[in-house]
Amino acid sequence: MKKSALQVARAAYQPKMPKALYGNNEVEVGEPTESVADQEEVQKLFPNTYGMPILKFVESVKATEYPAINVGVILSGGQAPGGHNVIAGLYDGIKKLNIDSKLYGFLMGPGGLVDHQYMQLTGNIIDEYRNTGGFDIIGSGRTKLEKAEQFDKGLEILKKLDIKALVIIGGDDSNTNACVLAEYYKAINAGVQVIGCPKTIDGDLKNEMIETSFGFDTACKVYSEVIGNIQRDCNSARKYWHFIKLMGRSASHIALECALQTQPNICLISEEVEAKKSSLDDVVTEIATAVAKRAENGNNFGTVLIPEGLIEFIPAIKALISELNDFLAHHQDEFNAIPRADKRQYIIAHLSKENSEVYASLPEGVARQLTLDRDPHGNVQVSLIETEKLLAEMVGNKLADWKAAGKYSGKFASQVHFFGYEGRCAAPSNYDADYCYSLGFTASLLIASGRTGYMSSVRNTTAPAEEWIAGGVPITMMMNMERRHGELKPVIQKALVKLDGAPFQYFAENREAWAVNTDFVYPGPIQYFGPSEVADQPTVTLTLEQKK
Ligand code: FBP
Repeated sequence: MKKSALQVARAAYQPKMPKALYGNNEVEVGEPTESVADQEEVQKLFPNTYGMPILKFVESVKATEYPAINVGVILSGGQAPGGHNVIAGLYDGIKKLNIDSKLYGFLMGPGGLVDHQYMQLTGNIIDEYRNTGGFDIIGSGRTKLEKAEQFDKGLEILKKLDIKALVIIGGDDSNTNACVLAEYYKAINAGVQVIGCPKTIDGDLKNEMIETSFGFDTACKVYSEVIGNIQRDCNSARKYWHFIKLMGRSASHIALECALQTQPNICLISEEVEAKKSSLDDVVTEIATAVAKRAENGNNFGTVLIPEGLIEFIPAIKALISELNDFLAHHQDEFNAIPRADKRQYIIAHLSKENSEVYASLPEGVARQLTLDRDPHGNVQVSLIETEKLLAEMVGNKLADWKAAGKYSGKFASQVHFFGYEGRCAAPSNYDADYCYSLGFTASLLIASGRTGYMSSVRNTTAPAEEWIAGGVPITMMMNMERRHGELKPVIQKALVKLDGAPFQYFAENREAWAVNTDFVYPGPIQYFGPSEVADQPTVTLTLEQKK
């Protein structure tokens, strides 16, 4: 495979790790834990993996001998920069435990385990992928591992390959499933440990013990680079309003982080829209008002950042989606059989009065997108909904009405963008390269200490890497009960943007000035080499969250 000069230089980069991971180490065992909510229900469903303690790896003078072990690894869900480094860290970790250890990758996501599709990951293969973006080393997929038949089928191949531990690299849903699998294998005494790793560019798998999910850092830096470029373009031509939708299926962490990095004129935060119980018209009015204000100063240009999941957070639409989810979970086949032209009417006829009115009021395209196939976890595929177009059009219409009424005299022309897939496979920033490698290496230590149902955790990551803290968090600790596919299920609680948290507060204090003035910041591309203050910085979100 032909490589660029940067790829060659990057392949030689040695990721930094917490000090405790380099030499000999031992595990420090903390207090027993509880789930974040619904303790009784979660404990009942996870009798074997509930309440385990938090673990921390510390330096030790004692060298321990470990037997060779075969480990399996799965990449699950959407791509996130750094996945290859998790695998490299895991590989180096198990080889350090015992040089005869072997690593197997299951192909194209959790489906590879069930269908027995796998490959052995040798040193040569791993070396090809160190510090690279993407999940192409073994591929990824969204098959949901949730049924006993799948677990049993998976166990057949694990037994055949003598695999004693499985590492699942995924987001909140995939780690929920990892925990269910850990519990199942423990209950039947299968002799297979299951360890999770926190992945997702969305940044919504985080809590007290997991500071951030990997990939968030790199993806936000890539998006911020291009938002900055657009801002420079629009400040040069001074004729367009750019409506930029950013990935992040539910939470607005990506949009908020990009706003903190680039200081756009407007950034919508879905969690705030929900808290303020805003309607779609309120959101449109808010944007149009800012456009009109800038026009008063002759500034007929600007930028609007829109989180991908916005539509689901507008309370009336959220209620509609929730009823649609339940309804389609029970009537999917019937709905599929309805001719395309009649589908809208069919939905209107079957929903409650209130929701059917909201549904009927939506533009045709958006209404149709809300009924498209759910992902395997039962979620609406929000990346398919063109909110940026919807808002640009509605703001344009509102301004035209205001113009007709003599309330506005500016010019309005818009451009729309969606940044999502562009950032998910970028070469990991130093932060993600180091963080991911450390997560993988930590997973090998969790395996060596015989744990199951844990997520690999690396904390204190705003400090230099040698001060990072590596350990494990019981996955059950992050769980609560939620309604999925019309049923109450134990799931890892999604971390949404906290309106009283430091990142949002900083944004809220500054946004009025950013709206009226042109205070754009142009962050430029990710730097992989150079001084630490340029190349190793974490996200603004994490820096503000961790500020003491
Ligand atoms: P994960 O939660 O699996 O990491 O995926 C996140 C994400 O990138 C979202 O931001 C986006 O809505 C979704 O995946 C897109 O899914 P797909 O890759 O299946 O189109």
